[in-house]
Amino acid sequence: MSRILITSALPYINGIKHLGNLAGSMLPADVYARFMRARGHEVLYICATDEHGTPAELAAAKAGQDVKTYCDEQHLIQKTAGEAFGLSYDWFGRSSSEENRHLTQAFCEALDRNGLIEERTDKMVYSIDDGRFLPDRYVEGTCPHCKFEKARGDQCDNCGRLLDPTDLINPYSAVSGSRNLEVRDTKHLYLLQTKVEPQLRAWIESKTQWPQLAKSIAMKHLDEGLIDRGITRDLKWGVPITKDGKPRDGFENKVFYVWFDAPVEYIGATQEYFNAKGNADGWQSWWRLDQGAVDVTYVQFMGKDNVAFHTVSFPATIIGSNEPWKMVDTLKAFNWLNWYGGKFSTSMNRGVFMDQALELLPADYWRWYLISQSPEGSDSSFTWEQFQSAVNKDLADVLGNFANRILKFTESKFGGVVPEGGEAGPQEQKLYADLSALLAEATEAFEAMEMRKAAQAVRRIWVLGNEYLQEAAPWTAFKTDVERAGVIVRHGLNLVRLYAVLAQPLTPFAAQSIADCVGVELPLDWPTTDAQAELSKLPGGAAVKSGEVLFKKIDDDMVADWAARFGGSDAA
Ligand code: B3M
Ligand code: ZN
Repeated sequence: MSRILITSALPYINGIKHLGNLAGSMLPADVYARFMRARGHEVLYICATDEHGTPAELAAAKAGQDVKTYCDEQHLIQKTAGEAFGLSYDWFGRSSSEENRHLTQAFCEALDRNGLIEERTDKMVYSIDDGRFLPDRYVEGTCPHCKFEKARGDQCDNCGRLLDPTDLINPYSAVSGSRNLEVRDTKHLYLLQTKVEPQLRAWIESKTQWPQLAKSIAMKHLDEGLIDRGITRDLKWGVPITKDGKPRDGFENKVFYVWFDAPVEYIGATQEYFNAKGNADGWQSWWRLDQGAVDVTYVQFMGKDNVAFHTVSFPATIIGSNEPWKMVDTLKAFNWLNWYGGKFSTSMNRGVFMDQALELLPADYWRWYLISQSPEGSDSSFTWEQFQSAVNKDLADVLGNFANRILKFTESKFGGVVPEGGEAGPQEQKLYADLSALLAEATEAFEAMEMRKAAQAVRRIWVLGNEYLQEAAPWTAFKTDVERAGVIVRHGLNLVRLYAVLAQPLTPFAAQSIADCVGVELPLDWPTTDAQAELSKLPGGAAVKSGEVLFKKIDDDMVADWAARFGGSDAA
């Protein structure tokens, strides 16, 4: 048994997330966490809302609320939506927590002691009409690299490059739209990333096992050349800057840059969790190498736009602190899940958000579709037609129908009891062999965090069961050889049990309903590759029952209705 620490990128507090956000970090992290738990590992799955910086301030202003009230409300909304989606966080924290404030300040002070912090006078965009500096997302304009016209001051959404607000061509204020801007001097703290570049490079180069997307983005950013980064901002909301535990002279009206404190919240949230449990030191064995974290395996999940911050800026902070912190072992990154080839957009009525999705259908339907279409090798697109097909064909026809058919048959011919007696024949031997191979394939794919492959392998296991049942045809055998029919039914029911076990990471709610049908309790351990053993776990004599229809089909009228409400093919 190992100890596995899992984090998914912390969703910004600025409103409930759409399905693309879910598919690219939180959902695969949850699937992996659930899989690892079923494998018997000790898992700690941590997430939180990312509550500082310009996204929070801008969204609060738009909602007409003060930032704190806004964050309190939105945190609860996101937490509730995550739970409703079955996201099995051990803790869903808040980057505005006291724990994170202390840690963030301590990191900066450590960096400062190690000569890696420098005060620099910066030229920043100042809006005369707004009467304030415009850091990061407060300013938008044209990207100097790719000429995208709506690039934000901190990053270009089109080419992914990290930007400085003063880099933008034709900048304007995101608050007022004013172009009446000037560049003014202001003092900021810089993290001298260039000084730790050799260690950073050596660390990234040692990560030969990282999934390809993460590794290539990390190398690209290193090769483009590191620059020292400003880690403070002229904002009110955020973590205050300290020196020796007191407000830092000249920085009283500034806070840390959101990307400086957000990744620290992975640690902060772990502290929140253990503090809530009354075990104030518990977090250390997960994060401090001198306190037992050497045997932790740490996996991060995130969308590709977040990779640079997790492979350059945050590691630079950790390495520069010269303290024994646990660093990420495997970083799993995702491309975009688009909406019909374009972006999700609330303002343009394109795309479904987490809360809306659950008003349409249960979480499992979305989970299955989003995982089976994971944007791993390249960007992928949500379409209503594909969603309909994934639900109707995979969940309803292949999985749901199999379970329903064999359970109903058991009820009508075997009194709702797993039949006893009889020996496995050649058809069962073939089933064992095929199933063993597929179980190995599925397990390997989950281990490797290859979500699409994992879902495909599980689907092929469902198909295998259908093929077996079709060929072995217990309904025909029953007419001439009840014992033979009993053998087949027993194997069929054991397949249902196995499907419940395999469903735990992917469709956890359905896993429970399936398990209920065959009278077993979850959680259950992940199966071994010994198919024969796996298919004899449900003993003869056990009671089973067909439940309600597991998955309802989506008909064309529903698709037409949803496409009209949320945008669809013609809105592309
Ligand atoms: N909040 C960006 C995002 O939601 C950012 C991630 C922080 S991870 C420490 O995509
Ligand atoms: Zn660009």
